[in-house]
Amino acid sequence: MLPTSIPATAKVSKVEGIKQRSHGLREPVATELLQDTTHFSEDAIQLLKFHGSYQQDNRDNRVKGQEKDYQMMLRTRNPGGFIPPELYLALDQLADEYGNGTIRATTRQGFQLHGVLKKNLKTVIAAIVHHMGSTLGACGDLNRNVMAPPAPYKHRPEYDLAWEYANNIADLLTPQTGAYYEIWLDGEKAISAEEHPDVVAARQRNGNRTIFHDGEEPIYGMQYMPRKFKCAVTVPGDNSVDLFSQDVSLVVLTNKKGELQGFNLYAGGGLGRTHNKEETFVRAADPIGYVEKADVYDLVKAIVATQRDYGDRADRRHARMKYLINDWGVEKFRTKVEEYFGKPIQPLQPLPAFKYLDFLGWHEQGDGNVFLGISVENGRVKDDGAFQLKTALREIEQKFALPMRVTPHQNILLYDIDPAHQPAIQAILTRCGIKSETDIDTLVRYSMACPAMPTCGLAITESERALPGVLQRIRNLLDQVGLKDEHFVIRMTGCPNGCSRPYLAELGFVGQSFEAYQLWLGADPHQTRLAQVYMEKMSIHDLEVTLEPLLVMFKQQRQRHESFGDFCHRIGFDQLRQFSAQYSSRIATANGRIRRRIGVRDEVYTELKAIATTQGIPMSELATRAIEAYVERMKGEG
Ligand code: SRM
Ligand code: SF4
Repeated sequence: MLPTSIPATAKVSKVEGIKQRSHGLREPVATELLQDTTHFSEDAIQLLKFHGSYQQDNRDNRVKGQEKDYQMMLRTRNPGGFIPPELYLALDQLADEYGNGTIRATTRQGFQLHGVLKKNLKTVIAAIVHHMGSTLGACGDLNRNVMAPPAPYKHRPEYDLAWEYANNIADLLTPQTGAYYEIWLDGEKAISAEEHPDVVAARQRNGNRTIFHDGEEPIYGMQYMPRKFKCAVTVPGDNSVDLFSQDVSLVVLTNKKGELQGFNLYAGGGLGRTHNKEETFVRAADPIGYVEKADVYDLVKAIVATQRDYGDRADRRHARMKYLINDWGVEKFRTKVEEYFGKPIQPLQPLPAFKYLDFLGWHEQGDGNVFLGISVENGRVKDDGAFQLKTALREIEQKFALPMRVTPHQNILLYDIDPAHQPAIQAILTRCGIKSETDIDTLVRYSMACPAMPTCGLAITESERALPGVLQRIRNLLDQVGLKDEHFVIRMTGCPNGCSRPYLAELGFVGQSFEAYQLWLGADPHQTRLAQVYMEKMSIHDLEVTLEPLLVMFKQQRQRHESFGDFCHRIGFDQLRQFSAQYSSRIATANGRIRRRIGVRDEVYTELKAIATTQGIPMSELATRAIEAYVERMKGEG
């Protein structure tokens, strides 16, 4: 039998030791929670993640020599984005009473509260659990929130099945330790929905050493996973969950009568990377095969066991399952999973092309009721001047008690709405300044940014606070180059970890250094192909000068209905860079910047052209920057 912990002789990362010593995720969290301090120790911080909380500090308030402004972030675990009305109202109140007054919809369909003080953490977690919510397993080295398309189509059984299996897989992989209830609820077991009997049976069934018989965690073992683990369940043709970015994606397959037959399986996606470390990379999930419905839990357990037993526990930068699949190759991975599974995985079933769907606006849901998708810019539910989204949602939930789904694009969907209530709900939204999906700029509609500053400890640049201004500048530029009404998928992050999935955007900004971003281009509008890095470092001040030539070339050379991402992919970066290098800005001139001619020697011209081509910026801009730098240095010396 496999051991419940990895051998003491194995070289492991620090976090492995913390998990091993934690006594099932209990200590030192339980002890430190009782202490009258502003923050937790490093060991407790690592364990708190499993309980759904991160220790952060407000980086806007950092003062040299003073203690940081410590605060906790809390993240909900709600498969398929489901939030019952009583939970939403509780979160709304908790955000005001204990948080920073906002609620944030995440890219994995959860909600986050920011700004909770350590002394209030227990009260807030207990309140979430008492209102039908949970934060257990929202973060940490285990299965994260399981995603599913948020659409509540009652006449399309595959959508309902995606919800059901997202829920069941989440239950199957929920940590079994009693630590959560002991610490946050003084041992009181929460009233939660009954687990499906198939899930309970699968957790106990030891198909080929997939489970441990001693210890509290049959599937994970007491070391849990080597790293975070992410799953999604979707339906054919619906890529609202960004399925190629997940460790495991299942696609529901039904027969003509809408009865479940089985699932197509994809595995090995992941987006986290580190700048200047080539050994870390983004990876799209590979197709693995097909599994009958009766075997799906055993297959999920087999994949978890493979990553659990063979994933890298020494180097956390190499610990995600994508590296295991990459190092082994898909064939070896499939064979190893089959050993735990006990039978061959069948070939993939044919599927239609995947499309990105956002479900915004009012729609029939197929049973006489309607649903409403509301665009939430970068997921931030707040009241801000005339824009009163937080007030609007609270009022709607208080009056109509509607079930809610957080979408994978940081939006909110309300459903099971009696059509008779539609006018009243629309009136609340209009009164509170909430624009409909057709009134917001399409660039905003199809964009996402991660939180970054001031809460994220890993942020290098701004993201959520910067993106609105950046989108406005891109909109102005599009108008100026004659691409009015054009839109494409834009995503921004404050560091290379990829939380808003920028590597699957047609235009991705990835925080690089102060006020500078890597530029990623060439993904398709439906997120089925990864982008590539086009520019290592672009000062945000050079946004227009960098994008203008690309957009002009796109306008001149695009094919009919070709999107910006597809165009960049077809043309190739060499051509984009060459065009950019030779391009002379029309916008800058039109905006009143006078351009003067200066002659340079032939060899300087050749070198300048080569550098401009590599960097993908106009030669005139490069020459200006070089001269500016020289003049500055001269001034300094003089
Ligand atoms: Fe993330 C770490 C926010 C989705 C990859 N992520 C973080 C932390 C907790 C920073 C930290 O470790 O201290 C961020 C908290 C910021 C804050 O102030 O709230 C953070 N991640 C988020 C959210 C809130 C972004 C958002 O705009 O919504 C998303 C929460 C989802 C949820 O409800 O569970 C979020 N993070 C993602 C995604 C997208 C996804 O899962 O679909 C990714 C890329 C996909 C992937 O995992 O490969 C992602 N986050 C990371 C990574 C890099 C992981 C890696 O494999 O290297 C980190 C850093 C780490 O784990 O070491 C990270
Ligand atoms: Fe923080 Fe980086 Fe994730 Fe943005 S991408 S939330 S900066 S970890």
